[in-house]
This record gives sequence, C-alpha cells and structure tokens, in this order.
Amino acid sequence: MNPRRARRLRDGNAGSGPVVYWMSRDQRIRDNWALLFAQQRALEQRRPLAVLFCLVGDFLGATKRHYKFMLKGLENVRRELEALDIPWILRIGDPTQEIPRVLDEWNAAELVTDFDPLRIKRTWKNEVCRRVSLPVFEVDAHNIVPCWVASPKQEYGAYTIRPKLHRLLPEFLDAFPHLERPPFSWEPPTPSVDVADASKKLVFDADVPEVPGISAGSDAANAAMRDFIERRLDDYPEKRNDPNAGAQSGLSPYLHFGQLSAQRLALEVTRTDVRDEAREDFLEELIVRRELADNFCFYNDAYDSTAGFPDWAKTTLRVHTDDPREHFYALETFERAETHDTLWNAAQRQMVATGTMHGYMRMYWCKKILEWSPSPEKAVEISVFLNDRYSLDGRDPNGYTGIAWSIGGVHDRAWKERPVFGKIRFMNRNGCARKFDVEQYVATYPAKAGNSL
Ligand code: FO1
Repeated sequence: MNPRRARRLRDGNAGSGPVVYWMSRDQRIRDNWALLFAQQRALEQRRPLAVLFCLVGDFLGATKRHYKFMLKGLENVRRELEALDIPWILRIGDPTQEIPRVLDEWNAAELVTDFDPLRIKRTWKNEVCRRVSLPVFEVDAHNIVPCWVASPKQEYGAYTIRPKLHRLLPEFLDAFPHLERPPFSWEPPTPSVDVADASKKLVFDADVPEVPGISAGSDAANAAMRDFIERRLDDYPEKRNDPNAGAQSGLSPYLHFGQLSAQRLALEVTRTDVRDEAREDFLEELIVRRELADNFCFYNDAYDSTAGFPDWAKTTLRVHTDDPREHFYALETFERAETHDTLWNAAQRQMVATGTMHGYMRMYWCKKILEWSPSPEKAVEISVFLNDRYSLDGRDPNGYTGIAWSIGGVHDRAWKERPVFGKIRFMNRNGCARKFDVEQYVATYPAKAGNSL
C-alpha cells in the first residue's frame, strides 16, 4: 500500500492491545485504504485489529432518511467483519468521549482514522488526539489521490487541479490488496451496541421519510455500480445534462456514506469497454470534480458560508444585494415547493421524494434561491439546510462546494454583470428549456394535492 496515503496525526506510546480503525467517512470493508493500513500496522506489530464506529444522534441535521440508510450499511459492515473474524464495536455518543474511552479500555496500540475535510470531523480528531497518548494516523480512503498529496493549497478550479491529479493518477489509481483474515483472534472486553438496537436508541427526525427504491450497503452499492457501468455509462456524455434521461449514476449516496469506493468505481470504469468520451466525461466528474470539492473544504474553513467566496464574488454580490427582486420566498415556501416557478418546484420535489436531484437541476435550484432570497447569506443558509435535510448525499463536501459554486462563483469565473447576480453565472428557465424538455420534467414531479412534501 502506498505509504503516502497515510499521515501521522500524533506520535505516542503504543499500548499492548489492538490497532483500532475508527471508521467514520468510509463505511465499507472492501477497497478501504484506512482499514488496509490498520491491518498492515497490526500485522507488522503482531497485534489484533478492531474496527470501531461511533454513532452520533444529531449529525449536522441528519434525519431518519439518512440514519436508516447509514445503519443498513453498517449492518452490512458488521456482517462482513464477522465473516473475517475481525471484531466490530459500535458505540453511541460523542466521539471525543467515546473513542478515548474505548482506546483506554482496550489499551490500544494505535488509532487509524479515515480522512474527512469537514469541520466537525477535524474538531473530533483534534480533541481525540488531545485526550489520548497513543500514535494516531489518518488515511485518505475517500479520494484516489490523497487530498494533501494532490495539492498543498486551495485550487482555483478544475482547470488548475486537473493536471495535478492526472499527473498523480498512475501512482494512485492502483489495485487494492486483499484484506486478510487475522492470524489470531481477539475478543474485545466490551460488547458492541447492536446496530438494530442503535436504530431504536436514536431519536430520528421523523418528518423526512426513507427514500423508497434504493437499498443501502456495500452489496447494493456494488450491484448499482455494475448496473450503471453496463447499462448507462455509454450514453453518459449525451444524456448527463438531461434530467429526464435517468442517465445519472445514482451512486452519490453510496459514495457519500463510503459504502462504495470511488477508486473501485474508477478502476471498473477504466477497464470497461465503453466509448473513450463516456469514460473521460464520467471520470472527470468522479475524480476531478469530487476531489476538487474535498480540496475546497479542506483548505477553506468557510466552505459553507459566503465568507468562503472569492473576493470578486463577495464584491459583486454586495453591490447587488439591494437590487429589486421580482420574488422573495421564505424557507418554508422553498421547502414546500410553492414558489411561482413550476420548474424550481419540480426540482425541490424530486429531492424530497427521491433524496437526489439531477446535477444540472441542482445548479438551477440553488441559483434561484440566490435570486429569491433577501441576501446571499440567507441563500446559502437555505440551500445548505434543504440539501442536508433531503438529499441522501447531504452533509458532503460535494454539496457544500456545489452551493458555493452556484451562489458564490467558487471554481467559476466572473460573467457579464446583471441585476441581482452581479457577475455570478446566471441561469434561467429558458436556458433549461434549450437543454431539455422542461414540461416533461415538471410532469414527472407533480405537486401532490394539498401537502406538497
Ligand atoms: N459519521 C460518524 O462517524 N458517525 C455518525 O454517526 C455519522 C452520522 C451521519 C449521518 C448522516 C450523514 O450524512 C453522515 C454521517 N456521518 C457520521 C458522517 C459521514 O460518514 C461523512 O463522513 C460525512 O458526512 C461526509 O464527509
């Protein structure tokens, strides 16, 4: 395994117990560099290996829709670890308390965590590193090129990070070694919380129902990957911007929860016999756009606020904040998809009903929130709230970066100045109508009689 995928967060004294992988972002057993690294460290030191997940009840506004999906995935993880005789421990509570407590109970040798650029994760890790005395490592199991290797700074856009990533892909788009059965077994002294029980212990925000028709977990994720590659990848270039074409991979919830490895997906796409144009278009989204999003969140701590926008965007939005607007809407009107714009309402309903929104529509959806909100700050707040509440892949660097692109021109350039948007790229319904059949999309997500949620 390429040692550049791991970095040491703190040094310390190894206990006599196991090497522990604190699983958080990458919730899978297959193709997981953090787990592979932890196993490598355990085998080298002839120690047991154990996997630990800390379940928090109120993660950034996640709802029943998200927890049900995630917990089904964790049940998949538990089953796969059991088959490999690798101990699995689920705990519920504040990770900054629970993780040090378990490491102490087990007199753990080392801790391995998976990389995540979000603020909350860095806070958790800094606090855990402060409270423990053993060596702690972080492994980027989400990106193909580790975030800190791809670039030492915030990149301006896809055009600046793309050559850096492409230069490093031959080194990092490599095959995964197999996870081995441990040479000896080890029983944790503390029993795990049962995943099914965990589901009962958490108080879900019941408002947001589970998404019908998508099954969670690595088994389902790998099946969905095969289906996409075999049946839809070839049409991707022509259809990816048509929300009526059903051409999206549909894999983003699996990538978000780490139930599917982006590197596995890239390896499979690379070796599949499809048109080069289809392969390149898809890998551009999967590698360049996604790793650019992690780069943005990692190097810009204001990734979910207007403070994170480039200066030209801050200036132009400030200049145009008081421009007269035809419409103003409050969060509730947006949430209930009751604006004057049937196309916008259909996009909101797609997100509420299916937990995903077509990529092209996400841009339109977000830019109209800017147009119909009293300030860019309010627009970011509403976009983040709605995306995190209804999208299965909410609370993700991709989502925050997409909102920063739509409202604040992050990774985009200045355009011809106009009212309200200033130099931020403008999108409108006519632009959509030139690309796809708007009426068909609106008819696909009709307002239900009465409650439009
Ligand atoms: N990560 C955890 O370590 N523990 C959790 O309980 C947890 C809950 C959770 C709920 C919804 C969601 O979208 C993400 C959640 N995550 C949790 C984090 C997730 O694994 C990802 O790391 C980030 O959201 C994306 O970077």
